[in-house]
Amino acid sequence: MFEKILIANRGEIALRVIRAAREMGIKSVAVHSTADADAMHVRMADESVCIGPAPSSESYLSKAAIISACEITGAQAVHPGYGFLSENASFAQALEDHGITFIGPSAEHIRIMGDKITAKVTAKDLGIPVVPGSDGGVPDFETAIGVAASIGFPVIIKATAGGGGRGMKVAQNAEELEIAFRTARSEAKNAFGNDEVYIEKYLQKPRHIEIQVFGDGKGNAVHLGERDCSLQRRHQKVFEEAPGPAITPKMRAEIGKVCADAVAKINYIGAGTVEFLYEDGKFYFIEMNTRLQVEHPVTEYIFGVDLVREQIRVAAGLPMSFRQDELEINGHAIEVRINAEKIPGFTPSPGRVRMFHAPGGFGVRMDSALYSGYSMIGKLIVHGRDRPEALARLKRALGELIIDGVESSVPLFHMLLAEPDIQAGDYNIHWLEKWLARQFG
Ligand code: MV4
Repeated sequence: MFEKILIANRGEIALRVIRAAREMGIKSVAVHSTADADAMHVRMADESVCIGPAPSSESYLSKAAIISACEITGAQAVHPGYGFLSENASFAQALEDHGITFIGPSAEHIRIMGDKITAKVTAKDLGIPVVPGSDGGVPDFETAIGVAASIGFPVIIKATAGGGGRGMKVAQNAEELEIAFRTARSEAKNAFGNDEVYIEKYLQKPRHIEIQVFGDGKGNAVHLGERDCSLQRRHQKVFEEAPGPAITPKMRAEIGKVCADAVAKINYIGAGTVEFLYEDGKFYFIEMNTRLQVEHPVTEYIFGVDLVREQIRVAAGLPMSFRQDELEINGHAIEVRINAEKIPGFTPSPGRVRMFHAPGGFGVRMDSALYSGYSMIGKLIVHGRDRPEALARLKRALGELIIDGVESSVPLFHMLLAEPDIQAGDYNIHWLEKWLARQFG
């Protein structure tokens, strides 16, 4: 096992990793910019290194500075958290070249999944159901029309280098397709420096269901069920839950096995998330994330598994500490992201948090690290024996939360919890934005 690891991140996720390392008897090294010298992750870690000035491009995104910090401190491995360099294949490769372990998948797997067409082709080859579409880049409008004719309208045009909702255009008919195709290409060129696009059947009212997978890099892999992350605003997740209210045990076992078998086959190592759109009882692959996700705690709660601990174990060459047949769902968990923003506009609420009181008690976890210039105050995660208990616990915990000095999204969650559709688990990817438009106009 590693004696010391470096955490190439800040905020709540840095604390999350430092805590897991400490429980494993591993020393932690925090890195920080000059602006973060007093941040909580710096205080909580065993050691810290200043890696650059405030702009993240010169600190948290500086591969050279992070590798130097490993060499100075003797850290044997790097946990990237989420965001920053967590899905940067050349960073994973650079670490390997310096004899430092990247706590995450191989550079090759990160690269494959970072290119959305290659990801989809790979997923399809591995037996994962995908959205019907172009099976590759669409070079010109004539080809686009041909694809649309075979799959039928509406269609969606996506940028190969996109992801997370950036650079997508929907077309209802051939006329719209002409405009959408040209716009999508030029926007992709501008945003990503790559104008390649692909086409899919547009699903009209799906849920966003993501399957948590975990591999040991030696051909063994498991799944840890799904999370329903359909409640989003402008592609930002707001509320996530596990298990998904629409997913039956049979469906979970089926799609879970498909995903676990797929990642086992490629010797995937560590945590991964296979993202699907789910409509009318069917799953359609859209993307795979090769990192630990913000919403991983809901999965941890229902399976009683520490995913960061497992990431560190497999990175050190140890086996996972559970087999598929030992993984059983216990109850229900919900996460809400508490942001420093004004409701209804979702505009940033600047200022200093003057008082902060995190809720606690049975089945309540708040992962936070107050951080200036960062909109997420923290994640509130609750666990109950069933969904109604988790909802009641969430309401109770939100009532205990005190944030003074800035406005937060807490009032939004009180309103959401009063909604019959939310209580029933009856929502899809468009529910939140439609509801917001109805509530606030
Ligand atoms: C789609 C889709 C409908 N049909 N693909 C948005 C984020 C990116 N990961 C994929 N996205 C979508 N892809 C097809 N073929 C609708 C969306 C989408 C969406 C997906 C998940 C969660 C929220 C969303 C909001 C708008 C659109």
